[in-house]
Amino acid sequence: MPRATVDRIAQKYLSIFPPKKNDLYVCLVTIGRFHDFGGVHFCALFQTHAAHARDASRGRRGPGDDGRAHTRRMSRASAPAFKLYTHTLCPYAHRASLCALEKMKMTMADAPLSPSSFEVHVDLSDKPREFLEKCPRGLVPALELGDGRIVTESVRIMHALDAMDFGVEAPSLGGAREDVEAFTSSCDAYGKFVSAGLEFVGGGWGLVRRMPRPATVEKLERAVRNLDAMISRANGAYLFGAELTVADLAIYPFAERFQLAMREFQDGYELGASQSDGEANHFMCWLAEMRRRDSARALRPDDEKLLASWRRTGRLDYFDYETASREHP
Ligand SMILES: N[C@@H](CCC(=O)N[C@@H](CS)C(=O)NCC(=O)O)C(=O)O
Repeated sequence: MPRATVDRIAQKYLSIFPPKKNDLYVCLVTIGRFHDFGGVHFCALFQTHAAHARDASRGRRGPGDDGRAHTRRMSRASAPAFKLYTHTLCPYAHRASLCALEKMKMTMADAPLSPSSFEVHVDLSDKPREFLEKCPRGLVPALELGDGRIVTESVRIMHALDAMDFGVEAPSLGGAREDVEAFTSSCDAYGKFVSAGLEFVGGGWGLVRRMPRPATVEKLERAVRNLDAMISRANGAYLFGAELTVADLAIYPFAERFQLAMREFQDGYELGASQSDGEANHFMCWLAEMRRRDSARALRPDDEKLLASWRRTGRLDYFDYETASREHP
Protein backbone atom coordinates (compact mmCIF):
# COMPACT_ATOMS: atom_id res chain seq x y z
CA MET A 1 0.00 0.00 0.00
CA PRO A 2 1.46 3.40 -0.89
CA ARG A 3 2.64 5.46 2.05
CA ALA A 4 0.33 8.36 1.11
CA THR A 5 -2.71 6.10 1.44
CA VAL A 6 -1.62 4.78 4.82
CA ASP A 7 -0.96 8.36 5.81
CA ARG A 8 -4.48 9.40 4.85
CA ILE A 9 -6.03 6.49 6.77
CA ALA A 10 -3.99 7.33 9.88
CA GLN A 11 -5.19 10.92 9.75
CA LYS A 12 -8.76 9.83 9.25
CA TYR A 13 -8.65 7.57 12.31
CA LEU A 14 -7.06 10.28 14.37
CA SER A 15 -9.87 12.63 13.46
CA ILE A 16 -12.32 10.08 14.85
CA PHE A 17 -10.40 8.89 17.89
CA PRO A 18 -8.71 11.20 20.37
CA PRO A 19 -4.92 11.03 20.38
CA LYS A 20 -4.36 9.56 23.84
CA LYS A 21 -2.21 6.59 24.73
CA ASN A 22 -5.08 4.21 25.54
CA ASP A 23 -7.03 5.35 22.55
CA LEU A 24 -4.03 4.78 20.34
CA TYR A 25 -4.19 1.13 21.29
CA VAL A 26 -7.91 1.01 20.47
CA CYS A 27 -7.23 2.67 17.11
CA LEU A 28 -4.51 0.21 16.23
CA VAL A 29 -6.70 -2.76 17.12
CA THR A 30 -9.58 -1.32 15.10
CA ILE A 31 -7.38 -0.62 12.13
CA GLY A 32 -5.82 -4.05 12.39
CA ARG A 33 -9.26 -5.58 12.06
CA PHE A 34 -10.11 -3.79 8.86
CA HIS A 35 -6.81 -3.36 7.08
CA ASP A 36 -4.34 -6.10 6.55
CA PHE A 37 -1.06 -4.32 6.04
CA GLY A 38 2.36 -4.16 7.61
CA GLY A 39 1.60 -3.47 11.26
CA VAL A 40 5.03 -2.18 12.24
CA HIS A 41 5.27 0.35 9.48
CA PHE A 42 1.73 1.51 10.09
CA CYS A 43 2.16 1.70 13.88
CA ALA A 44 5.22 3.90 13.54
CA LEU A 45 3.45 6.21 11.15
CA PHE A 46 0.37 6.26 13.30
CA GLN A 47 2.36 7.15 16.39
CA THR A 48 3.95 10.06 14.56
CA HIS A 49 0.53 11.37 13.61
CA ALA A 50 -0.77 10.84 17.13
CA ALA A 51 2.16 12.84 18.54
CA HIS A 52 1.51 15.68 16.08
CA ALA A 53 -2.18 15.73 16.85
CA ARG A 54 -1.43 15.69 20.58
CA ASP A 55 0.97 18.58 20.29
CA ALA A 56 -1.46 20.52 18.14
CA SER A 57 -4.24 20.04 20.68
CA ARG A 58 -1.87 21.09 23.50
CA GLY A 59 -0.97 24.22 21.62
CA ARG A 60 -4.61 25.17 21.36
CA ARG A 61 -5.24 24.86 25.08
CA GLY A 62 -6.40 27.96 26.86
CA PRO A 63 -6.32 28.78 30.54
CA GLY A 64 -8.47 26.45 32.62
CA ASP A 65 -8.59 23.81 29.91
CA ASP A 66 -8.13 20.36 31.37
CA GLY A 67 -6.37 19.03 28.32
CA ARG A 68 -9.35 17.18 26.92
CA ALA A 69 -10.59 19.93 24.62
CA HIS A 70 -9.82 17.88 21.52
CA THR A 71 -12.00 15.02 22.70
CA ARG A 72 -14.81 17.33 23.70
CA ARG A 73 -14.85 19.17 20.42
CA MET A 74 -15.21 15.98 18.47
CA SER A 75 -17.65 14.23 20.71
CA ARG A 76 -21.31 13.67 20.17
CA ALA A 77 -22.96 11.83 23.00
CA SER A 78 -26.25 11.61 24.74
CA ALA A 79 -26.62 11.22 28.49
CA PRO A 80 -26.00 7.57 29.43
CA ALA A 81 -28.82 5.62 31.03
CA PHE A 82 -28.16 5.57 34.75
CA LYS A 83 -29.66 6.99 37.89
CA LEU A 84 -27.77 8.02 40.97
CA TYR A 85 -29.70 7.74 44.20
CA THR A 86 -28.05 10.40 46.26
CA HIS A 87 -28.36 12.92 48.99
CA THR A 88 -27.00 16.11 47.53
CA LEU A 89 -25.25 17.06 50.81
CA CYS A 90 -23.62 13.66 51.47
CA PRO A 91 -19.84 13.69 50.87
CA TYR A 92 -19.79 10.04 49.68
CA ALA A 93 -22.57 10.72 47.18
CA HIS A 94 -20.73 13.90 46.20
CA ARG A 95 -17.86 11.70 44.93
CA ALA A 96 -20.20 9.91 42.56
CA SER A 97 -21.83 13.08 41.21
CA LEU A 98 -18.43 14.69 40.66
CA CYS A 99 -17.32 11.65 38.71
CA ALA A 100 -20.48 11.57 36.58
CA LEU A 101 -20.16 15.28 35.78
CA GLU A 102 -16.48 14.95 34.88
CA LYS A 103 -17.27 12.10 32.47
CA MET A 104 -20.18 14.07 31.00
CA LYS A 105 -18.00 17.11 30.55
CA MET A 106 -15.54 15.04 28.53
CA THR A 107 -18.17 13.47 26.34
CA MET A 108 -21.05 15.87 25.93
CA ALA A 109 -19.45 18.65 23.90
CA ASP A 110 -20.51 22.05 25.23
CA ALA A 111 -23.67 20.98 27.06
CA PRO A 112 -24.01 22.65 30.46
CA LEU A 113 -23.29 20.37 33.40
CA SER A 114 -26.58 19.26 34.83
CA PRO A 115 -26.55 17.00 37.90
CA SER A 116 -30.37 16.86 37.80
CA SER A 117 -30.15 14.76 34.62
CA PHE A 118 -28.99 11.74 36.66
CA GLU A 119 -29.42 12.55 40.37
CA VAL A 120 -32.41 11.23 42.32
CA HIS A 121 -32.26 13.08 45.61
CA VAL A 122 -33.37 10.91 48.55
CA ASP A 123 -34.58 12.50 51.78
CA LEU A 124 -32.58 10.41 54.27
CA SER A 125 -34.80 11.55 57.15
CA ASP A 126 -37.81 10.05 55.39
CA LYS A 127 -36.62 7.43 52.91
CA PRO A 128 -39.13 6.64 50.18
CA ARG A 129 -40.31 3.02 49.82
CA GLU A 130 -39.22 2.86 46.18
CA PHE A 131 -35.64 3.69 47.22
CA LEU A 132 -35.63 1.11 50.04
CA GLU A 133 -36.96 -1.57 47.72
CA LYS A 134 -34.09 -0.95 45.32
CA CYS A 135 -31.46 -0.33 47.99
CA PRO A 136 -32.41 -2.27 51.14
CA ARG A 137 -29.33 -1.01 53.04
CA GLY A 138 -30.84 2.44 52.72
CA LEU A 139 -27.53 4.17 52.10
CA VAL A 140 -26.66 6.69 49.42
CA PRO A 141 -25.04 6.82 46.98
CA ALA A 142 -26.47 3.95 44.93
CA LEU A 143 -26.07 3.74 41.18
CA GLU A 144 -28.82 2.17 39.10
CA LEU A 145 -27.54 0.98 35.75
CA GLY A 146 -29.59 0.90 32.55
CA ASP A 147 -30.35 -2.81 33.05
CA GLY A 148 -31.61 -2.24 36.61
CA ARG A 149 -28.51 -3.49 38.43
CA ILE A 150 -27.60 -1.52 41.53
CA VAL A 151 -24.03 -0.62 42.46
CA THR A 152 -23.43 0.56 46.02
CA GLU A 153 -20.45 2.13 47.82
CA SER A 154 -19.17 5.46 46.56
CA VAL A 155 -15.73 4.22 45.52
CA ARG A 156 -17.16 1.32 43.52
CA ILE A 157 -19.65 3.69 41.93
CA MET A 158 -16.88 6.04 40.79
CA HIS A 159 -15.03 3.17 39.18
CA ALA A 160 -18.25 1.94 37.53
CA LEU A 161 -18.94 5.41 36.15
CA ASP A 162 -15.39 5.72 34.90
CA ALA A 163 -15.73 2.43 33.01
CA MET A 164 -19.22 3.23 31.71
CA ASP A 165 -19.93 3.67 28.02
CA PHE A 166 -20.93 7.29 27.54
CA GLY A 167 -21.52 6.76 23.84
CA VAL A 168 -18.18 8.10 22.63
CA GLU A 169 -14.55 7.55 23.49
CA ALA A 170 -14.15 9.20 26.88
CA PRO A 171 -10.74 9.60 28.50
CA SER A 172 -10.38 7.46 31.58
CA LEU A 173 -10.27 9.00 35.04
CA GLY A 174 -7.62 6.44 35.89
CA GLY A 175 -10.02 4.09 37.62
CA ALA A 176 -8.50 1.02 36.01
CA ARG A 177 -4.95 1.88 37.07
CA GLU A 178 -3.45 -0.10 39.92
CA ASP A 179 -1.96 2.89 41.75
CA VAL A 180 -5.22 4.87 41.56
CA GLU A 181 -7.24 1.81 42.59
CA ALA A 182 -4.91 1.20 45.55
CA PHE A 183 -5.44 4.80 46.67
CA THR A 184 -9.24 4.79 46.38
CA SER A 185 -9.62 1.40 48.04
CA SER A 186 -7.88 2.64 51.18
CA CYS A 187 -8.72 6.35 51.29
CA ASP A 188 -11.46 5.90 53.90
CA ALA A 189 -9.26 3.80 56.20
CA TYR A 190 -8.40 4.82 59.74
CA GLY A 191 -5.58 7.38 59.95
CA LYS A 192 -5.93 8.55 56.35
CA PHE A 193 -7.09 12.03 55.36
CA VAL A 194 -10.86 11.37 55.48
CA SER A 195 -10.96 9.78 58.92
CA ALA A 196 -8.28 12.12 60.34
CA GLY A 197 -10.30 15.15 59.16
CA LEU A 198 -13.55 13.86 60.63
CA GLU A 199 -11.80 13.29 63.95
CA PHE A 200 -10.25 16.77 63.82
CA VAL A 201 -13.53 18.65 63.35
CA GLY A 202 -15.30 16.79 66.15
CA GLY A 203 -15.29 13.02 65.69
CA GLY A 204 -18.18 10.70 64.85
CA TRP A 205 -19.62 13.23 62.37
CA GLY A 206 -20.09 15.75 65.17
CA LEU A 207 -18.71 19.30 65.03
CA VAL A 208 -17.02 20.62 68.16
CA ARG A 209 -16.04 24.24 68.62
CA ARG A 210 -12.44 23.85 69.86
CA MET A 211 -8.99 22.79 68.68
CA PRO A 212 -8.50 19.03 69.00
CA ARG A 213 -5.79 17.31 71.06
CA PRO A 214 -2.23 17.65 69.67
CA ALA A 215 -2.22 13.98 68.65
CA THR A 216 -5.34 14.51 66.55
CA VAL A 217 -3.85 17.63 64.97
CA GLU A 218 -0.69 15.69 64.17
CA LYS A 219 -2.69 12.83 62.62
CA LEU A 220 -4.44 15.19 60.23
CA GLU A 221 -1.28 17.13 59.41
CA ARG A 222 0.57 13.91 58.68
CA ALA A 223 -2.22 12.87 56.31
CA VAL A 224 -2.05 16.25 54.56
CA ARG A 225 1.75 16.01 54.33
CA ASN A 226 1.38 12.61 52.68
CA LEU A 227 -1.03 14.00 50.10
CA ASP A 228 1.24 17.00 49.58
CA ALA A 229 4.21 14.70 48.93
CA MET A 230 2.14 12.63 46.51
CA ILE A 231 1.17 15.68 44.46
CA SER A 232 4.74 16.92 44.51
CA ARG A 233 6.09 13.54 43.35
CA ALA A 234 3.44 13.26 40.64
CA ASN A 235 4.66 16.58 39.26
CA GLY A 236 1.27 17.86 38.19
CA ALA A 237 -1.74 19.59 39.71
CA TYR A 238 -3.38 16.36 40.84
CA LEU A 239 -2.61 13.38 43.07
CA PHE A 240 -1.43 11.27 40.15
CA GLY A 241 -0.01 13.92 37.85
CA ALA A 242 -1.33 16.33 35.28
CA GLU A 243 -4.66 14.56 34.77
CA LEU A 244 -7.53 14.40 37.23
CA THR A 245 -8.34 10.88 38.46
CA VAL A 246 -11.00 9.26 40.61
CA ALA A 247 -8.48 9.52 43.48
CA ASP A 248 -8.84 13.32 43.50
CA LEU A 249 -12.62 12.99 43.34
CA ALA A 250 -12.63 10.55 46.26
CA ILE A 251 -11.10 12.97 48.74
CA TYR A 252 -12.19 16.37 47.43
CA PRO A 253 -15.73 16.31 48.92
CA PHE A 254 -14.18 15.82 52.36
CA ALA A 255 -11.47 18.43 51.84
CA GLU A 256 -14.11 20.98 50.81
CA ARG A 257 -16.15 20.32 53.97
CA PHE A 258 -13.12 20.17 56.29
CA GLN A 259 -11.82 23.51 55.04
CA LEU A 260 -15.16 25.21 55.71
CA ALA A 261 -15.73 23.50 59.06
CA MET A 262 -12.20 24.11 60.39
CA ARG A 263 -12.32 27.83 59.63
CA GLU A 264 -15.56 28.04 61.60
CA PHE A 265 -15.17 25.52 64.44
CA GLN A 266 -11.39 25.29 64.92
CA ASP A 267 -10.76 28.95 65.36
CA GLY A 268 -9.82 29.80 61.78
CA TYR A 269 -7.53 26.79 61.32
CA GLU A 270 -6.52 26.72 57.66
CA LEU A 271 -6.34 23.23 56.20
CA GLY A 272 -2.83 22.64 54.86
CA ALA A 273 -1.47 26.06 55.88
CA SER A 274 0.41 25.30 59.07
CA GLN A 275 2.21 22.03 58.66
CA SER A 276 5.01 21.30 61.08
CA ASP A 277 7.61 21.15 58.29
CA GLY A 278 6.41 24.16 56.35
CA GLU A 279 3.37 24.96 54.25
CA ALA A 280 1.73 22.19 52.26
CA ASN A 281 1.81 24.23 49.08
CA HIS A 282 1.05 21.42 46.67
CA PHE A 283 -1.93 20.34 48.69
CA MET A 284 -3.28 23.88 48.94
CA CYS A 285 -2.85 24.45 45.20
CA TRP A 286 -4.62 21.13 44.60
CA LEU A 287 -7.53 22.22 46.79
CA ALA A 288 -7.85 25.53 44.95
CA GLU A 289 -7.58 23.78 41.58
CA MET A 290 -10.27 21.25 42.49
CA ARG A 291 -12.54 23.97 43.79
CA ARG A 292 -12.29 25.80 40.46
CA ARG A 293 -13.48 22.82 38.41
CA ASP A 294 -16.91 23.17 36.82
CA SER A 295 -18.03 19.89 38.41
CA ALA A 296 -17.12 21.12 41.91
CA ARG A 297 -18.82 24.46 41.31
CA ALA A 298 -21.99 22.83 40.01
CA LEU A 299 -22.28 20.72 43.17
CA ARG A 300 -21.32 23.18 45.90
CA PRO A 301 -24.09 24.34 48.22
CA ASP A 302 -24.15 27.88 49.57
CA ASP A 303 -21.39 28.00 52.23
CA GLU A 304 -23.22 30.40 54.55
CA LYS A 305 -26.45 28.40 54.55
CA LEU A 306 -24.56 25.15 55.15
CA LEU A 307 -22.62 26.75 58.00
CA ALA A 308 -25.85 27.98 59.57
CA SER A 309 -27.16 24.38 59.66
CA TRP A 310 -23.84 23.07 61.01
CA ARG A 311 -23.92 25.69 63.80
CA ARG A 312 -27.54 24.92 64.64
CA THR A 313 -27.17 21.11 64.68
CA GLY A 314 -23.49 20.61 65.54
CA ARG A 315 -23.39 17.77 63.00
CA LEU A 316 -21.91 17.28 59.54
CA ASP A 317 -24.56 14.65 58.83
CA TYR A 318 -27.54 16.66 60.11
CA PHE A 319 -29.30 15.85 56.81
CA ASP A 320 -29.74 12.24 57.99
CA TYR A 321 -32.23 13.57 60.54
CA GLU A 322 -34.01 16.43 58.79
CA THR A 323 -35.02 17.44 55.30
CA ALA A 324 -32.28 19.36 53.50
CA SER A 325 -30.64 19.46 50.09
CA ARG A 326 -27.95 21.23 48.08
CA GLU A 327 -30.47 23.90 47.11
CA HIS A 328 -31.80 24.27 50.68
CA PRO A 329 -28.98 23.35 53.05
N1 LIG B 1 -19.33 3.58 52.72
C1 LIG B 1 -20.47 4.22 52.13
C2 LIG B 1 -20.97 5.29 53.08
C3 LIG B 1 -22.27 5.92 52.61
C4 LIG B 1 -22.98 6.67 53.73
O1 LIG B 1 -22.62 6.57 54.91
N2 LIG B 1 -24.04 7.41 53.37
C5 LIG B 1 -24.82 8.10 54.34
C6 LIG B 1 -25.04 9.57 53.97
S1 LIG B 1 -23.55 10.51 54.02
C7 LIG B 1 -26.22 7.49 54.38
O2 LIG B 1 -26.70 6.98 53.40
N3 LIG B 1 -26.89 7.57 55.54
C8 LIG B 1 -28.21 7.07 55.69
C9 LIG B 1 -28.39 6.17 56.86
O3 LIG B 1 -27.38 5.92 57.57
O4 LIG B 1 -29.49 5.70 57.08
C10 LIG B 1 -20.07 4.79 50.76
O5 LIG B 1 -18.88 5.08 50.58
O6 LIG B 1 -20.92 4.90 49.87
